[in-house]
Amino acid sequence: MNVLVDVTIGPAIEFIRKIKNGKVAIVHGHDNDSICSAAIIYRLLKKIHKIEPKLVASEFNYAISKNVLNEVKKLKAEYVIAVDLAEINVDLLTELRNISQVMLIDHHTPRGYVKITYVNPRNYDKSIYLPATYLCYKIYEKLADAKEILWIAGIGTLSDMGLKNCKDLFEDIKYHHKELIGNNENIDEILFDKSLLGKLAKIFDSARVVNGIDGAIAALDVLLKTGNYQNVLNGEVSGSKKLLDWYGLSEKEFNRLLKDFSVKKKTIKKFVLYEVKSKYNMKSALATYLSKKMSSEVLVIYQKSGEYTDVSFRRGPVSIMDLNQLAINSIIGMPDSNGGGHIQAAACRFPTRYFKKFMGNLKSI
Ligand SMILES: [Mn+2]
Repeated sequence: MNVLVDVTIGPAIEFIRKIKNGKVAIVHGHDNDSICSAAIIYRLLKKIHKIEPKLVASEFNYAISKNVLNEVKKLKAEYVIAVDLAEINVDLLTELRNISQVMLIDHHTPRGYVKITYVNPRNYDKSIYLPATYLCYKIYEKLADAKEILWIAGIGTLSDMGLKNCKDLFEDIKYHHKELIGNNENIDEILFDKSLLGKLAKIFDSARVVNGIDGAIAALDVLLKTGNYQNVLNGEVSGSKKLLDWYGLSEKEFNRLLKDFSVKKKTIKKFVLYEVKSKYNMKSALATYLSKKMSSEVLVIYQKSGEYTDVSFRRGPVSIMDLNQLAINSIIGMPDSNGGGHIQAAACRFPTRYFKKFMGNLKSI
């Protein structure tokens, strides 16, 4: 494991070392793994090179969007570091590469990108699961004292369910901030619902849930402003009061949806389907929570927004279905759609007019 991590992050350390005083853009998505990765890299560059990178939010949570290229051009960034974003269109990447040196830190299925610094543990072991935040934490640790970012590393890694292979991080957190882990004997998913670290993860995620991309940007801003999670919990950092308000709203809505799920869920073969009807983007958090209550079923939690339907796939602990493959198969024959993710958690998006086709695809699996 350690060897694999070292081999993976080696080129990242070289990339960061050579930056020295260039202009840097950090490109990120919207979920906790992405914003925590961005915060860790930002803090590292500030600490060792005394530079303040610019932050660029990608329009999508899974891909580098066109707006990123425009922003990078505007900023005249010589270095671009993208975190937890799996996809980039070839033409876009070519253009980006022509103006900047590019590093991608990701942990989704590798895409074979060339002429960039591509940091992805799955280039070496295709089934290894190490969240982007964990990789950023290991990079930080090689170049500076990681004690000050442990809590951020914990939030991002826990939120992406990266507990199994990242035990050293959680042992460190337990050692330096016992109260974040509490009396939990085992380092596993129980932390999400039964620890202060889990509560922090939910607080930061609620920004995205309630306010989408703007919320994610606000949450990331809080991560950059304080070295101390206690200040966040007390609402003392600027922006953190707002976060706590969003957390309150999203907890209330979450509980309403749990009740609604128990009444309205539908079962088809191995699939348990549920449509989230909410003004907030709750499906991913809901799917993750509910998956622990399943056994061999696969949850299909979907939400319509505008002309598109977004779907989160999660599986019960006993299921062995490959959800990355399921997400890809579920959108076969649908233009303007995309899908993928990880074996144990995946997502897709398609124009709602194909909903019948989507159901047909699921039934044929
Ligand atoms: Mn991730």
